[in-house]
Amino acid sequence: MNKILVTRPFFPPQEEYALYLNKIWKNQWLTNMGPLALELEEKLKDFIDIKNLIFVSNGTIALHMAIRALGLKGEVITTPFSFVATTNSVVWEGCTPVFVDIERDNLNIDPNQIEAAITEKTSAILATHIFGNPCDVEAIQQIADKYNLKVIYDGAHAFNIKLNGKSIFDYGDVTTCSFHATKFYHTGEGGMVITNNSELLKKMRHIRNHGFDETNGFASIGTNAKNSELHAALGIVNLKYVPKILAKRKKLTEIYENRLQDQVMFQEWNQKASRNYGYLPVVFEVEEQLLDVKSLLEDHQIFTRRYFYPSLASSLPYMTPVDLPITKDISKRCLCLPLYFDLSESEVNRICDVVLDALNASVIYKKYV
Ligand code: T4K
Repeated sequence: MNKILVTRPFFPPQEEYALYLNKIWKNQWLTNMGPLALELEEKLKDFIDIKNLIFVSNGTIALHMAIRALGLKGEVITTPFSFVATTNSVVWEGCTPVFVDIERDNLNIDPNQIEAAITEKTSAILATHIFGNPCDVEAIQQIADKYNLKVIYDGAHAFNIKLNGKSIFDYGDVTTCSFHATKFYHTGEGGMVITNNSELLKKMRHIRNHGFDETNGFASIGTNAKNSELHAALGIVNLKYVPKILAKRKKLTEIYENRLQDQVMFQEWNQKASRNYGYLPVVFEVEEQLLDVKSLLEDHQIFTRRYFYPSLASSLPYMTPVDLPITKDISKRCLCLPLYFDLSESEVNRICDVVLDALNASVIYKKYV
């Protein structure tokens, strides 16, 4: 039996990538924002319909750059239901993450909880569009304006999402994205930062290249966040396949949703937004069901992931634990089922069969124990 993993990277036809390898060999240029990296930036701007973005080496460094460029200090209000990189970037940049709870249905940070967590030390809100589902950006911006706070969106999962007809990356002071191999759109390793503020953009360009400024030399502190020609080439090739990837993921998601809708809860999607079908999170009624389903799937060589368990608010040894009931509860009950381009419809049907079998068995178990 073939092993089914929670995800597999998209691999474009090798010969298409090979054409770009030939170019790289011919150019004798590998990194430091070479021609293919610049070409990818232009292509991404066109594709996303956004004015300014910077291609970087991963989605984590993108968060660091945003925090640095905005000069954040003190406390940053953030979500505990995200990948650890969201919190780590705040801590690494010398700020204190302040977790507030999420909303039960859409799984994003709850704007109503943000205001109560603001102190005189708060400098920003860092919210994740979790699994690509846009946060309530209007409510978050209203709070930010009222208290003069910066807004960063961790858009690691949100490539190709539109909200109110424009790119989700158009909101907040800075948005970051990840182009990691496991993402809907990838460059192997990679990411980007997006901002409409030209001063910030300039600062982040300098940060990306050791603080180097074309006129003043090494005028500020920077890091190495550049990406290579090999990654850029993969990004250029993969970009053409986005519509195909989207259509396939949509089809597979529809099968999951049709077959499992009466048994599990799906994330409530922002009604004004498009979807990219990047992940397939389902929320079970109780954690025991999740454990039963996960275990039976593993017996069938099908591997899922508990993104994002345990809650960041209570599990990081370098943070003081906070009790946030909704995140604690949801993180125990949320499981990501396999979803990727090469997965077939029959495999998804097989996965659904096993999930339903496990749930049926789980009910019997509860009745008799
Ligand atoms: N913010 C958010 C909200 C994020 O989710 C992430 C990353 C970031 C920020 C930071 O962005 P990056 O710095 O990573 O660009 C994965 C990814 O490594 C990580 O990028 C992602 N979020 C996170 C949610 O998931 P793991 O530890 O689950 O990855 P791993 O290696 O276990 O892979 C997952 C599955 O994919 C496995 O079943 C194996 C399969 N796989 C993986 C790779 C890398 C393959 O089949 N081939 C491959 O090449 O973290």
